[in-house]
Amino acid sequence: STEPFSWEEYLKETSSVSRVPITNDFKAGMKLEAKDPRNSHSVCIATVMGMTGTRLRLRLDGSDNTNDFWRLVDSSDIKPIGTCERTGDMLQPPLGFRMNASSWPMFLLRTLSGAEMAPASEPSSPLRNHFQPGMKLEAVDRKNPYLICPATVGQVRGQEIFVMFDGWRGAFDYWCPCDSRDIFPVGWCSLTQHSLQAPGNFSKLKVVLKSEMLIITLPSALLGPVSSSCASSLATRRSSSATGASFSSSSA
Ligand code: MLZ
Repeated sequence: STEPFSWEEYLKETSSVSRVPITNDFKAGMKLEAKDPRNSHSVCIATVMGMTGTRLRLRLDGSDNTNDFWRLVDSSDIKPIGTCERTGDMLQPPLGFRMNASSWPMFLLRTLSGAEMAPASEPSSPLRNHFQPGMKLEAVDRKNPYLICPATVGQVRGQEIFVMFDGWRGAFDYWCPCDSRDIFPVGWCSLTQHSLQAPGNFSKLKVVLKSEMLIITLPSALLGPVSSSCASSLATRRSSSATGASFSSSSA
């Protein structure tokens, strides 16, 4: 009998970690520099009006309240205050500035004085590869693209990662860019109600001692000739094996 797959237990058993999600260090009221969505050449002052998850609701200072827009905290459209000045640019009034254009410099000064500045967030451009070998993820099986499966980052090289499918001995592994849309953080399937496959056959034999009875839980696919003999040999070694022991199988 196959148990439903649980990331929580699996990560514990294999002492693994998953990719750390981006955090949101912004607070309502903070100021930052943002590209004017209606005028892509100008950079304006924006205020964080609210947020949900890692998305910010932004309003350009000096504009009305009907043109709020949403950006991810790591969007390349937003920068900390001071970025413009450092690169020799000037902050612009937003499209539809409520006041006379001549009052902009004074407006800017007053807007920024004493304002709480938003933190710099992780740059999304140029791209940074945050993956490290050993991290767990959920990845599309490119040979069976309807499947998403538990996988591990095997190697990291520049902007690329090597995706290794847990329990499949390399048959489905591939290199992909770290921003590939075929890879997802742990928990993504559950979050988006996509089905998630269990790891392949060979990752683990779970051996559980319950009072005097030895119960061996095997993924059903493993119950071939090799594994059943392996299972029985484990069972016969029962008396000498330690409580709670787990065995890695090397059967093919
Ligand atoms: N039934 C197929 C699917 C394998 C899916 C593996 N995904 C990493 C097979 O056993 O080949």
